Amino acid sequence: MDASLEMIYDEMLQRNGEQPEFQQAVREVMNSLEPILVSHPHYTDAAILERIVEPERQIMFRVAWQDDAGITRVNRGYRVEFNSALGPYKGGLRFHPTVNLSVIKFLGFEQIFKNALTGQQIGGAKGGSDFDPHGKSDAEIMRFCQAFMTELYRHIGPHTDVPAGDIGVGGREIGYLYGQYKRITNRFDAGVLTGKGINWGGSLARTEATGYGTVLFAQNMLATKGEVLEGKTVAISGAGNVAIYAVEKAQQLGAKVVTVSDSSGSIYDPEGIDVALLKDVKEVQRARISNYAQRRSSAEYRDGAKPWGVPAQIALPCATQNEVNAQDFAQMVKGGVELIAEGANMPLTHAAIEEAKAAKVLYAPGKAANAGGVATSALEMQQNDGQTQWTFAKVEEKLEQIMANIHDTCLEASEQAGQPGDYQVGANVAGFIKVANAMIDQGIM
Ligand code: NDP
Ligand code: 2IT
Repeated sequence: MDASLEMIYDEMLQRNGEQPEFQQAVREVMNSLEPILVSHPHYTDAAILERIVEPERQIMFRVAWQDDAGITRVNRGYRVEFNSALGPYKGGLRFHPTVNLSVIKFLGFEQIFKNALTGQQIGGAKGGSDFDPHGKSDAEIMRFCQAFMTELYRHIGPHTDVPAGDIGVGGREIGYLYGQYKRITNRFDAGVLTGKGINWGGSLARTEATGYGTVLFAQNMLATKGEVLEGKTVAISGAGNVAIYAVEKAQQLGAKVVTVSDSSGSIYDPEGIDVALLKDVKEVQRARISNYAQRRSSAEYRDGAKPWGVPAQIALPCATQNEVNAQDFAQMVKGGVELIAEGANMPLTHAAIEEAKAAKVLYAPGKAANAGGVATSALEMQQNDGQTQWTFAKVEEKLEQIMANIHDTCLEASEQAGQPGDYQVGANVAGFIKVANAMIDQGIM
């Protein structure tokens, strides 16, 4: 980065000490922007970078709730409303014990550019709590969600801020959160949350959208090399919402997916993941992934091991940030990796990304490859606005178009930035320009 960018970065570091994930996400974007800032000095004149790294609003709150034993528990809730230049704040809620301000800010920052890439009118935000849903009863999940919304409701609204799911927050949690919002406000504001149940305002295909979109993005990348997914072997990490539907779409398109994982270990199933069994284990039983191997003879459970290293041309990390470091990437290379598309947010470390680029492995960052989830959330908002529900096929067709557009936008921007074919640079540049132009139009704030 040049000297003026370094100065802005240093100021950001000083203001946000002890926030390593946020610092990492900012660095990642800033590294891509130098050529654009040099050729477009009005962004620097308007102090866009200094403004864009500072959230418009950060909310932190106490969430007190009672567990099944009647003991009062206290967690911390967050909502960081990062940028509203393009539309109402939009982004998921994460419930996981590792959640802190740094994690929510990194996710909210990335969301600004991701949402811009979708071409829809949505700003960037993220929220969540350090609450751990693992091992909690349904009643405890409900009481926690109700307590969380009892504070959050005053900050959100269909035209203000529209939360959705992320790690630890799926359809069940969105239902409890929505019920409490409705009870407090006495309003059926369908557009206040996305990822709702399909019989009360949810969009068909929202559950599938992030995983499907990631695979569709990978297919677009392969097409630039004259290749297709059919016949390829795919390694996937995670076993949650994104991973499950990445498995499903990859297999629909003729690939064989041989791994999934959770934070305890990984599954190697050389005959191909049985997606119906995977859904039963994770969505119905809410069990650990080791349970899959107990129920399928072709599968092996590798305790404590990541899924990488098995023969696979395509790797889709779909679990969490920094799950793939340089050593993990070396394992992927051993397995013959040719393409990595991020289903998770920031799953590759900076070092892993650099190694992937040096090895000429096709690499797509999460803010492009996993944007199908939030894009379909915006389609859900559109359906809520029009009090209508589109068919699964219609939503999926729109998702396919959106992923193809994001892919092409990234490639065009990579050329504009003088680094053709670099999806990371392309995603950052295209997202930045869109938001920066809107910020300039709307004046200093
Ligand atoms: P889920 O909660 O449904 O699943 C998360 C999966 O990742 C679980 O298998 C979980 O295993 C695993 N995981 C979580 N934390 C860790 C960790 N520290 N180490 C290893 N494994 C871990 O979440 P999603 O599938 O929704 O989210 C996965 C990723 O995709 C996240 O990065 C999220 O931000 C991103 N994303 C999600 C979108 C969505 O629409 N849901 C949209 C775009 C991105 P375990 O049960 O052991 O914790
Ligand atoms: O990271 C993400 O894009 C999400 N968790 C989905 C956000 C949304 O509003 O659908």
